[in-house]
Amino acid sequence: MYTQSFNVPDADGQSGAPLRAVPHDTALQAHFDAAIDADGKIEPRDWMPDAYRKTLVRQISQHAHSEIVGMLPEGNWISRAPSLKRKAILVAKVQDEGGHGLYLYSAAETLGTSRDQMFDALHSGKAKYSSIFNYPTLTWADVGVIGWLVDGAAIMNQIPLCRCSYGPYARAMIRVCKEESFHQRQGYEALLVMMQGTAEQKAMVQDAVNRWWWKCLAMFGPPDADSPNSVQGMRWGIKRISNDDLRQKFVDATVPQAEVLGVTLPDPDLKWNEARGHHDYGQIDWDEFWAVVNGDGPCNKERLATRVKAWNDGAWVREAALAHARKQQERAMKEAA
Ligand code: FAQ
Repeated sequence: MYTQSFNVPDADGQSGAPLRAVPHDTALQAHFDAAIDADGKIEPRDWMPDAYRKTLVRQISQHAHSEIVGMLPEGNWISRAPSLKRKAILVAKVQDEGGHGLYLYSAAETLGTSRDQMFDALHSGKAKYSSIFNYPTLTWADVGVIGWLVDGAAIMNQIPLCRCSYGPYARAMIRVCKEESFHQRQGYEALLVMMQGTAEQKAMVQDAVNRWWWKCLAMFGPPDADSPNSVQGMRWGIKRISNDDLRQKFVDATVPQAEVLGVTLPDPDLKWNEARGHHDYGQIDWDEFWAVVNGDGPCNKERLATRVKAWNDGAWVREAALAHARKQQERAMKEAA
């Protein structure tokens, strides 16, 4: 659906890349600003400032990489799921994450960046992906907690992206959010079952919650005051709700869910603040966050190595698919001649 935009005329009237070569023009800029001010959508064929395009490619490609690398921590448990039912659910969830990555790469391609460029950036370690996927999944309870908390945080962040000013990203997010909602529920339900089990199973859930809670709060990105991209991202209608506001919404939504589940959240400062109408919470370890983002988390090297190996092992599939497409094209041309 997104690739249609590659067939529109570019600045020279040639069919090909989006309109990136158009020189800066105040009338075009004014048209773009008016669309943003009116809360309209920007589409691939529309003129857009270079900085808007770059910001979108940065965010959408990072998001795509997160979905693809995000398959790995849970993928580790597919062969060890405790029942056929749990295995079927987990396989479906991990496949969904792969699908999300593919929609997002397609959305980024409409901005004139090729999939090969994005893969190169990921495989060479240049590109970022979400900090959360650089932590290990030690027990089966981690799979439930990833569904409940990691997907829960992802939904909180992604629902506002359904209203992003860039059309292809906003539309991709609608389906992604529906699927993430199933992911969150399956995780929570798996934990509810474990919390009705043995003392050992309950302890396993509590231990997983203790290990993942703070990492999930950090997923929303640095505090607003330290977030270099936020002001412009909000001005352009790419981001609709700030990092801190989304984090607060996540805390407020999760506290009652933890009570129903029967687990405690590992924060002695977590308490309801009547005056603010929100929960107060403790300090996030931002030094740890930046270390992980900059490549020094417990699993960064392992995740990247697994990803690169999968890419290399799949080379023969890509080559075979290309050879098949070439043959089909040659046959079609012969028949047409
Ligand atoms: N990890 O100025 P800001 C998922 C970087 S999908 C790593 O605030 P921005 C589904 C940021 O890129 C999870 N880096 O940046 C799933 C920037 O660096 P740059 C991914 C982070 O863009 C579930 C710098 O810090 N979701 O979980 C992180 O305005 C289960 C300064 O930050 C998305 O990508 C981080 N956590 O706001 C899959 C959603 N946070 O690029 C499998 C789309 C910040 O300047 C299993 N992205 N950084 O070098 C966004 O909404 C935004 O990009 C934010 C960051 C909110 C992540």
